[in-house]
Order: sequence, then C-alpha cells, then structure tokens
Amino acid sequence: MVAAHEAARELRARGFVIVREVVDSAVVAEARAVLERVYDRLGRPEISRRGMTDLEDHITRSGSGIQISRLLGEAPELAPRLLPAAVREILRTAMGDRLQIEGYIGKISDATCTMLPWHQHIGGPDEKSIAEDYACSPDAIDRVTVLTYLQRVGPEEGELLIRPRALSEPLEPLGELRGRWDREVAPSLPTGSIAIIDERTWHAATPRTTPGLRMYLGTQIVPARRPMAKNADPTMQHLGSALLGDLWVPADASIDGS
Ligand SMILES: O=C(O)CCC(=O)C(=O)O
Ligand SMILES: [Fe+2]
Repeated sequence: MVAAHEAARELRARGFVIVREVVDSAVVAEARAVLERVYDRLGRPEISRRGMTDLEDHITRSGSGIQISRLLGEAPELAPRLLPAAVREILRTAMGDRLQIEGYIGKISDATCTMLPWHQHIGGPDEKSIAEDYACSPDAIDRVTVLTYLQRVGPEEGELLIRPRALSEPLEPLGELRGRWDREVAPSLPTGSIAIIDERTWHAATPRTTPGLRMYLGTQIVPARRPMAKNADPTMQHLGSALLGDLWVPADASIDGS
C-alpha cells in the first residue's frame, strides 16, 4: 500500500502517481462488462474512425476510440467501489477534504486506434489552453485526472506515456504532440491500477498492438474551493458522494471556500 503522504509528495514532485492493483478484481470485471454491454447496444461498430462521430447521446467515436461520457448513468451501483479508500486518502492529502467531481467516463480502444497525442487537462472539462492565462496555482494541486485501467497496460495493450513534471516547471509542450518525448516514462500498470495525474502534466497513449479491447475509466476531481467548470457533468451531483464519500461536497456549497 502506498502511504498517502508519500503519494501526494510524488504527485507534486513528478505530476503523477501510480497506485497499482488497487481496484478490486470483481469491480474491474463488472466495469468491463458494463463497457461491453454498451458496445453491444451500439451494435459493435468500428472502434475508431477519423474525426468525431456521435454514436448516441454522450457517446462519441474518434480516432482514439469510443468514449462513453456518462458512464455511471449505465451502472450507478459501481460508483461506491471505484475510488478505494487508499485512493481517496491520496486525493485528500493532495487537495484537501472538500472535493468535487467533474465527470466520469469510460473509454474503449483497440489496435485500429491512433496514438492519443500528448495533452494536458488544464481547465478540466472546459479545456483551457495555456495561452488563455488560466489560473493554475504554482504550488498546489488543483485538479487531477484519475485513470483506472481495466486490463494490464504495457506495449501490447497500449502504454500510458507521461512526461514527469514538477509544479515549478514550464507548462509548454516538450516535443511533437504525436511523437516520442525525451524523459517520457511508460509505467507498468497491472489490471486494476490507477494513475492520478495533475491537470498540467503532459501525457499520451500508444495504441494497442494486439487483438482485443483496451478499456479504462477516467474522472476529474477538483477542490471544492474552485469554481465549477462550465462543462462539468451535472449528473455528478447525484453520484459524487457515492464516488468520494465524505470528501464530496455539493456544488452549491462549493463556492465560498469555507
Ligand atoms: O489511454 C490512456 O492510457 C490515457 C488516456 C488519457 O489520457 C485521457 O483519456 O485523457
Ligand atoms: Fe488524458
């Protein structure tokens, strides 16, 4: 088990932390079954296609795969088991004990997909660019992306690439968005592992090289003292406490910073 203070320190020093095999294998299996069920309902279409297509409300397809943007609408009963106590404790240590959730997605890709280019998550669902002079605190973690992997991740399944970044480092890209970067790392991620990534940390993913589906879940979590993102998923107001327990505060209680 990773000690929460050590994990939070690593998040600040490197811009990400990996918590290996932290999600129960039964939860992983159920989450995979939910994604399979949605894929069946869609008629098992091609997993990737250039550009962006709407397959259903809140379900899109692009070159990097199929994204189900309101995943927990499909399986709200999963919510209490998706962010285990060890992960909640890291989030609390890094961002405080009043948190908000901006959305919860599921993503399916396969060997037909292109590389997911290098990107950050500045502004979360509002997708701010660094040129917009968006206020990111130079000394605090103010938003994280939490990725939960539903199979092992390595060269065959498609790797998560991360360029470690201390909070004090520049925000600008450090290479071609579709290329390989100096000092990138590709952490090994056994099934049920979680990556917690600061919003400013550049990361990317290589495509799967073997048959089968690559699946992960993704969520964005912010301290409640920040104004809610305009494009945050409103359905999280019903699911936040199931996902985060006592750490979650309702949106209308989040503005005053108390
Ligand atoms: O596919 C991955 O491993 C990374 C996904 C990611 O960065 C994202 O969805 O924002
Ligand atoms: Fe990402």
